[in-house]
Amino acid sequence: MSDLGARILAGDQRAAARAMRNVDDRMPGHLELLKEIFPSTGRAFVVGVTGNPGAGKSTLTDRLIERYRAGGRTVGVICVDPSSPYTGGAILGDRIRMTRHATDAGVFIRSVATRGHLGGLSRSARDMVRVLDAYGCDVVIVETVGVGQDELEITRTAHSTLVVMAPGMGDEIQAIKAGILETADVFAVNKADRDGADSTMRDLELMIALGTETMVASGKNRAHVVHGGVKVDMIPSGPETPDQERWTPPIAKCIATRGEGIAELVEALDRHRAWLDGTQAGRARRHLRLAEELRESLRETLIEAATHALGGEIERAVSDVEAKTIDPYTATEQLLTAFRAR
Ligand SMILES: Nc1nc2c(ncn2[C@@H]2O[C@H](COP(=O)(O)OP(=O)(O)O)[C@@H](O)[C@H]2O)c(=O)[nH]1
Ligand SMILES: [Mg+2]
Repeated sequence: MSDLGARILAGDQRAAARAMRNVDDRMPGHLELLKEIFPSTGRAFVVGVTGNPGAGKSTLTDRLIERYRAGGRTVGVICVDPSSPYTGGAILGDRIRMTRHATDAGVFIRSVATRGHLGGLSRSARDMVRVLDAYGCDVVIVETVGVGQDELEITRTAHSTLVVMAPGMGDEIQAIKAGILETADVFAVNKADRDGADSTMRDLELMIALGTETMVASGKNRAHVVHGGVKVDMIPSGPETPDQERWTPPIAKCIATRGEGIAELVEALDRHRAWLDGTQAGRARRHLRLAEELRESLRETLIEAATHALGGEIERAVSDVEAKTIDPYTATEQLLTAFRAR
């Protein structure tokens, strides 16, 4: 065990902070560190928080921290912003919203730096979560800035995904379009002090009910998404999942600015966690998520290895395809053959 690894496991905050930077920057040796700490991970409950900018994710996260702390749980927070550097201010704002916890040793807030590594944000987030897990956080919250594909992918690294909506933002419609309904484990209708919160609640309830019915009626055992080119199961439940095992996302009505509805939200998240641990369907989903990670990791490693081994051959193949002396399909096959021969 390295010195850094040992210090993280001993709960040294500065060591954890350094490790998170190393992991985010993919510094030499970061994989060795992740290998070392992996056996000590798996204890933390990881919550992904997503929803449109302005819905109140950071304010809610701040309240969640407060609630978890009151219950004696330590909390790590990772703020992820895939669209930076332009929206760097968003993260700054988020962190300012949570600064009142900065002096609490049981709270650890970090941002994922956005140095533009392609498709690597979810991996960075996942690996940083593991550092916080090994360090000893009971709960790790991963907050994204929006609800695009990148964000949905990031929340898939969490155990439970909380989707935050606010009245009057057209969130309900967007939820259908973006496939958020399938991703959400728990909903929060925030800003319940505003007009329209009740109708947002009703719309959402209806959509959840319809969504469940449609899946059952169509006899679909699983919903699928194409994830990194691989078709992946979204919800490991369906007609043959016993009723008591099927998870229906609860909706918590909140006023984050006043701290209202937070107890119910924490309770809903805890119930989802119990579902993941205590049911066949829940365990199947955890298995699925690990399978996804491994596939993604394999894909990334293979591409890196191939790029490294083939070097300029790839660029030459591009020129050949451009000149139409070869088609892209044959070119791919030839590159693969050349790679295998190395
Ligand atoms: N009226 C009202 N405003 C809220 C509530 N929760 C958050 N806000 C405000 O909404 C704005 C955006 O909140 P923020 O947490 O930064 O949203 P995020 O972009 O989703 O992280 C801030 O000005 C908050 O003070 C709420 O429950 N009611
Ligand atoms: Mg925010």
